[in-house]
Amino acid sequence: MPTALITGITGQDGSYLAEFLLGQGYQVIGMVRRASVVTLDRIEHIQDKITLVQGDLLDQICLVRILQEYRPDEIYNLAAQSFVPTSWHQPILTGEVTALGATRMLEGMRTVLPSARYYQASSSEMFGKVREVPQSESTPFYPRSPYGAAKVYAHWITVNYRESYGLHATSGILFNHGSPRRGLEFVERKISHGVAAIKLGLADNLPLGNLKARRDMGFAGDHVRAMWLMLQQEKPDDYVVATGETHSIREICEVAFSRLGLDYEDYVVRDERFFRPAEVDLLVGDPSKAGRVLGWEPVVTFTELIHMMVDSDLKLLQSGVQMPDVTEMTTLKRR
Ligand code: NAP
Ligand code: G4F
Repeated sequence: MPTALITGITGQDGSYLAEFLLGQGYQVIGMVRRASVVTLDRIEHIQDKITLVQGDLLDQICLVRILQEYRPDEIYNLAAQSFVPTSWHQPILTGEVTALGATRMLEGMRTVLPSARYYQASSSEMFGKVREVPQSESTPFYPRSPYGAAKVYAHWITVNYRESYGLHATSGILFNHGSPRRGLEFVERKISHGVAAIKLGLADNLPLGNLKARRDMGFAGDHVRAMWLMLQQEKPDDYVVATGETHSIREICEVAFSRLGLDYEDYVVRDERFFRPAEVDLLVGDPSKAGRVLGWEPVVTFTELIHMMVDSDLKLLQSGVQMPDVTEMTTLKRR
């Protein structure tokens, strides 16, 4: 039975990838960082099928110990400080975790387990102020945030470990992907949850920033499949994973509100605090290499994704589950 180590298993993608790998017959080891309150919500339903081990990308020694003890065949490095606005508040932490965290894991793999296969969670945020449309594996990077810059570093260090040491180190350049398990601070989940709250009379409006930005938005369950396919290839490489379509934040609002018979223009209010010091205006990926080499293609469409998220949030709120209000925490400026 092959063994896979997932960092970031408590996150959105970690939970979907763990489910997928269990379905493929893997033993799944999940690295979880210590917190004063244990938050395993996204993996509660599979907890008895996986092994959780404490660890943190900030701590080189613990990574080495985990690799020595579990000797995974595949390492999926999904852990990161992944929220772009936070990266302006905490640029150093973002660099330590999102950028240097990858080096720590690669260095651990090089010294302990050079025969393992490594997946790096790279991001379309690396394209930032885009140099061409659509963006492919050969499009130059132009990051627009400390997060984007950290991901560029992690991407290039992965390529460097591949080329310098011959490691099977692959980078998946994934475009935005959501799901009902998406963090509440990311825009598509903020909208789906906001719409459901408005419909049930739990909120009056939804404060948002830039509605003009455009994203290539897929379903997390589809995108994690591509991660696994990448590590099944004989040779490591870089792959763009995207839907090939782009939609504005305004379109997400239109689709989400109309799902519940509402008009977004009656509820969405412009809030300067959600605008960014530097914006990524247009992301749209060219997934043709992933299609050609990996045989990957997305199944869930943009509209199906937004409907799935709105339906899930409506059900969640109707069942009485109250999610924490993260609005103030996720702004960049004071009111
Ligand atoms: P997420 O939901 O924010 O999950 C991030 C995970 O990283 C969580 O499990 C978190 O643990 C963990 N983590 C954070 N700091 C850590 C540290 N110091 N040590 C160990 N673990 C740490 O992110 P996601 O959406 O699943 O994304 C997965 C990866 O793909 C990330 O690297 C992200 O940057 C990248 N990515 C995401 C997208 C997207 O649209 N979702 C697109 C491209 C790339 P806690 O639960 O303890 O916070
Ligand atoms: O949902 P977002 O915060 O995601 P963003 O910045 O695109 O980053 C996500 O996708 C990346 C892949 O490209 C990942 F690497 C990263 O980890 C993360 O998963 O913002 C999307 C867009 C931005 O243009 C933002 O300005 O939505 C706009 N937006 C407008 N109002 C808002 C809001 N974003 C948030 N979070 N909150 C708002 O109120």
